[in-house]
Amino acid sequence: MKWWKEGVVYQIYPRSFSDSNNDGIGDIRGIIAHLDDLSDLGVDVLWLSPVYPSPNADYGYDISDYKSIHKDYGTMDDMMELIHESEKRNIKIVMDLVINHTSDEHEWFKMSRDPESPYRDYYYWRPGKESGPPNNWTSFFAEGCWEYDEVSGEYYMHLFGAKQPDLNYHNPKVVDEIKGVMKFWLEKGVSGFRCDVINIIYKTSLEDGKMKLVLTGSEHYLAQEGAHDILRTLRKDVLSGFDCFTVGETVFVTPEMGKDLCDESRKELDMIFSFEHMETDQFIVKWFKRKFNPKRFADVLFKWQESIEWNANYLENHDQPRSVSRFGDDQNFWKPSAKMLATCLLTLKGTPFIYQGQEIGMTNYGFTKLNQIKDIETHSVVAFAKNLRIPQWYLWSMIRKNSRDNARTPYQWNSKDNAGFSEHEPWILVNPNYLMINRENQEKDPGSVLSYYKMMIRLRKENQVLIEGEFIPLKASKTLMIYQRKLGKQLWTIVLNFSNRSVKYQNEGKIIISNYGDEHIFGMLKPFESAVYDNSHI
Ligand code: ISL
Ligand code: CA
Repeated sequence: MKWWKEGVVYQIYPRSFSDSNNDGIGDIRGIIAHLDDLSDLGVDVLWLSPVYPSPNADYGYDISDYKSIHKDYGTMDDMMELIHESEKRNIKIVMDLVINHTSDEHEWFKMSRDPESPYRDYYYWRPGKESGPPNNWTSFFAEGCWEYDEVSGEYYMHLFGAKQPDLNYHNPKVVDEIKGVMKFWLEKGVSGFRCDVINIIYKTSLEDGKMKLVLTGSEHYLAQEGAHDILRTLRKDVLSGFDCFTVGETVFVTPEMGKDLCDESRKELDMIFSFEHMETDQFIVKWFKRKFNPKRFADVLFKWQESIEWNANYLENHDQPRSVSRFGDDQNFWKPSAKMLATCLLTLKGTPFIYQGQEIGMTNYGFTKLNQIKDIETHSVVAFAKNLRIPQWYLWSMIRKNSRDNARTPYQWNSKDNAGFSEHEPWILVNPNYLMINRENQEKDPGSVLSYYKMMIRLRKENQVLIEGEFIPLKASKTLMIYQRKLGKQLWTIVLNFSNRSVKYQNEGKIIISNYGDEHIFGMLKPFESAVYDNSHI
């Protein structure tokens, strides 16, 4: 079994993890200072959201230099120390690879502004049409995706913000540059990459798209053969020479597209993050939420478990609201629902990805004012909503539930000022519930969410059935999600109660773990109870 299949990955959003020099911004030395905590949790791999130089239009997802470290986060020496200190604890480091676009402050882009420059063709520069931009495509951030440049009299394309110009993968020099970037980090000792929006890097044509409610134009760049070719090239020419893995962030994928990206035989990616389970509580776009329906959620997870050989499983990341606020009940059943979600994540087949703070049950923030929000996506949507005359109360209910900043508030270490994240005012607001929800409290409490995460991670490590075992879906209903894992004669049943009510449930097997511990009652599941039973017939 490969190490990245047996391991548990922990995602760090460095800006909000821990601030070592008290300037209000999390940094690499802050991560080093907490490596023992991470090793104690039991995680094997740390994926760092971008730590490269960036003007922070999209907080690091707009890179201006792929081969160095943002001064906010430290130096290359700090990075090397992080790699070595992690290694001592058997922890590997994985970097975020954001190669669909660069920052407009990247040297390549700056040079490309000159039509005569050899860098012109690194990006998509095109003259406009009579009436405006070169085509009718729309961007991920709810605006157009062409920006006019006075200097050169042409437009450039950006599928995200205007400060994030898309690279042109028709140009072999771009592919060579990216190979160089990957080699650079692998040679420094990193163990792989999380590849940002990797299934949209290749634009087959720039013709007008079919008009759609979202992402007009996507048929020209979603999962194109060109992207598959590039992934195979990167694998063959770079990745295959190192002991590493890749996980692709792949937007709008179906299981069929997913297979083409990560099936072993394809030699492209090792795993992908799919989005479908995260879309079960929305209509068309995430801003229009519908009531969370556990059956819909479980059906989607079952479908992916059955169609993809090895999934990258996640319930949270830096783009998503907090899972306990979304799929659980952060008011009345905060603790059991946070633990139940841990059971789910750590017993599905595939590599589990825990997002910082998830292991202590951090919740959404409850934003009320625009000046509390840092994220470009929320600001773009607010601007867009103005044109649509969406009423303020509705807009704010959308923002509170969906803003990506829900996941980006500082990590809650203890009950000291600023949750122990920094002695300086943090770059983004701390969730006031840190007095109740913080790591230090939970460290001492065997019944805490944190202690439960540690137990579940250990259970997974000690029982191969949770890693290699076949996945067998049993039931998806409004209240219950039930599935089994089977390896040889071993058969485990996992039961998750997604409701705030007690439910009758009989299982003949021996109980292995319940998130209610000693309070578990035979024949019954309490609100948000999860239980793992041993049904092996040996
Ligand atoms: O964040 C989203 C939904 O809330 C997505 O639409 C998101 O933009 C998409 O999943 C791509 O995300 C990745 O690339 C973006 C960056 O802003 C995100 O943080 C990153 O995870 C552009 O690099
Ligand atoms: Ca700092």
